This record gives sequence, structure tokens and C-alpha cells, in this order.
Amino acid sequence: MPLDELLDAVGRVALEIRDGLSAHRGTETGQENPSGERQLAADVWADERVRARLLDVPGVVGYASEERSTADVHGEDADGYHVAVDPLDGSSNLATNNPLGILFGAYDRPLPAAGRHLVASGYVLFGPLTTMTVARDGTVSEYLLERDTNHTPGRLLEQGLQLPAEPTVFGIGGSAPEWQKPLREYVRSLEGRLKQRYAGALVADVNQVLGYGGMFAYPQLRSRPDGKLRLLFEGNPVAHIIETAGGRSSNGEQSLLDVPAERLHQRVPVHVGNSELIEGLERALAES
Ligand code: AFP
Repeated sequence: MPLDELLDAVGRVALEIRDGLSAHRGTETGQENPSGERQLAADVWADERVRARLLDVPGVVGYASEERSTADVHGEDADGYHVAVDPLDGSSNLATNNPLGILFGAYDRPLPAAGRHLVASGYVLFGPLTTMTVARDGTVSEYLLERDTNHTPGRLLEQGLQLPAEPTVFGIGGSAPEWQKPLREYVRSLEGRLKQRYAGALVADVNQVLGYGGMFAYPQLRSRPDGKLRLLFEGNPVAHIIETAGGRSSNGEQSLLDVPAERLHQRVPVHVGNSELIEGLERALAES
């Protein structure tokens, strides 16, 4: 099945990238990506690798990434999977050897497209273990990625992952003085009940929400009314994973999966986690 082949290809290229990280550490390109952020040599290298491997998969006809300004569509026929990738999510963590990973979503139509058109999404986490978490067919599964294994896309660690009912952690990007006042007050109401933990890489911050229950947000900031994260490459895949695991996502008003996608590199405020926390946050923002 093409989707299985796509996931298998993500797993294989992830191991190549993990092996090449130390060689690409610390090198600047002096360039910016299409969102105007500093581009590291590791970002460009990972993007080339992932693009080549994924466009080789039968059934994958389009590739878009945070690192290139336009989508790459192969052939005349637009039917097939259009893959949106953050090839090295959290790459600034490479300098300090903190966790980072790969984020991806496979859409059934040309990009940009809304998250409702995702047929699968997932992330690879380069942590103490290299794991791949995938949402497809209404189920979230976690795989261990290892070399020399017969398992594809990896050794199954868990199937049917659901957010724990009792949340324990939260992490919020940006600095508190930059948040809207209702968000600051909402966060204050969580303190004491939840523990604050923030990795600075979306894959790691979402992974801990999936494991412990809680909330992650990269909200609207005074200096960035649309937040920092990109809808196609970051917001949609994590929303799809968290919603499939029984949680909720929001741009502050509605599910991220319903946010119309107008531009490839469009930013969006991201809030994901246990339903009661995201509903509480939406209420707090609406009352402002
Ligand atoms: P980098 O890829 O530049 O490290 O950015 C990572 C990221 O896009 C996302 O993975 C994090 O959630 C967010 O930015 C962290 O941003 P701050 O550095 O502002 O905390």
C-alpha cells in the first residue's frame, strides 16, 4: 500500500538523518528559509535527503517543506499523496544537543490544503530513542526506529495511543509579557495543578503531552499576531495526531484542522492537548 511505503521511507530517511546530524552541527548557511528564519546547513541537508527519498515513493506526487518556497509537484497527475514536511523540527536544538525531529503530513490533494485533508501525519523524535509516532485510520501508533530490523516502519511500541485522562504537563512558547492577558491568566490558573516543561522543539513538546497528558501552545504574541508555527508543516500534523489520540486542537477559536489554508508558509497560533484544557483556553480567550 502506498501509505505503508511512505511511512517506511520516512523511517528509513530518519535513520540516515540521525546518523548525519553530528557532521552537520554548527554550520550556518547565512540564508533564511521562506518564513524569514535562520537556515542551518543541517536544515538544508535534511530537506534534500527527505525530498529525494519521499518523492521516490510510488503514489507520492508532491513535496513541500518549511525550507523551500514552493511545492514540488511531479508529473501532470496531481492524484496521489502531497507531503508537507518540517525536515528538521527544532534544528536550533542541535547546537545544545537537545531533542529535535521530523514532522510530516500526507494530504490527498495539492498544497496548500486544510488539515481535514490529511490521510496520515506523524513525527520522528530524536531523543534517547529514535521513535516515530503516526496517526492514520483513526489510530495513533508509536514505533521504535532501529537499523537492521525486519519491522516496517519500525518495531511497534504502542497502538491506539490516547492522551492520559489526567493531564500533568504544559509548555508554552514565546515569553509571558508577549502573551495576551487572558492567556497569562489562564496559565496562572494551571500553575500548581500542572507542571511546566518546555523543550523548544515541537516534536518533543507534543510527545510529552501525548505521554503525560496536558497542553502545548505556541500562541499569538504581541509581536507575532499569527504565532510562530506554520499551519501546514507544524500545526496540522500535531493537531491531527492529538485529535486522533482523543484530544483537541485550536487556533484559539476552532480546530486547527478546519483553518483554511491559503498560503504554503502561513502561520497559525497553535494550542493542542487534553480537551478540557483546550476548551478552557478557548473560553478564556473568548471572554477577553
Ligand atoms: P527551530 O527549528 O528554529 O529550532 O524552531 C523550532 C520551532 O519551529 C518549533 O519546533 C518549536 O515549537 C518552536 O519553534 C520553538 O520556538 P522558540 O525558540 O521561540 O521557543
